[in-house]
Amino acid sequence: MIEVHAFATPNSVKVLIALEELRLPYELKPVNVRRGEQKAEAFLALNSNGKVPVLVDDGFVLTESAAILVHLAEKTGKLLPQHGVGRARVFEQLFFHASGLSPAFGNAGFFKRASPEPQPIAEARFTTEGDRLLGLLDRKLASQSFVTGEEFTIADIAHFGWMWRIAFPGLSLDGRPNLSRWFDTVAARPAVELAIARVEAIVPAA
Ligand SMILES: N[C@@H](CCC(=O)N[C@@H](CS)C(=O)NCC(=O)O)C(=O)O
Repeated sequence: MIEVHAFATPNSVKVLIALEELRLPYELKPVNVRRGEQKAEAFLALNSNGKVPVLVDDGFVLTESAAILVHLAEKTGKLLPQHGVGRARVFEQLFFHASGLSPAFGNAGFFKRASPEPQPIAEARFTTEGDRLLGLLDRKLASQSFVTGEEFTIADIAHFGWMWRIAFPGLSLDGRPNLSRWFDTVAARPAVELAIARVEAIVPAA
């Protein structure tokens, strides 16, 4: 049995989308990061890094959303080409996402919303970088349906997680027609709709 420890966050939703796309049954274990549950002792025993998501697959504990996506794709033989250029392109996008886009979006959001005091240079730096990366993806999607070509893969799932929460860093898809078209296409997939509904349902009413 698969367990996912997660909340309604950009990195968590990726894992639920992959599980729904792959039709793998799972139990969703809510970790309310707004209340700091990711720093509780029981959760730290699962992920000493104190962050969601965490996947537990038959006792095998795995952290890092990109690693989890690769694990699920390899387990099923889907959403990731088995070899060659197609597979390399997926890893290219996963690394670009994990080392570039995700930190830029996360830090832009932190300095805009959570910093104990205003840090205009840091906020501008990460916001400008996040927006530049949106432009990069928009240009790529001018000539192809998905981020690695004509097939929907785990790389699309990775990028979708943050695009779904694009308001947090104060960015937007306005003026990015290709990225907007891609976002609408991915958001309309039944598995994506199901995953979002499931993860939103664990957020307690304010
Ligand atoms: N590189 C990690 C990042 C995980 C991450 O930053 N998770 C956020 C939610 S999206 C979190 O748990 N934040 C709470 C915290 O850092 O205390 C991944 O891709 O899984």
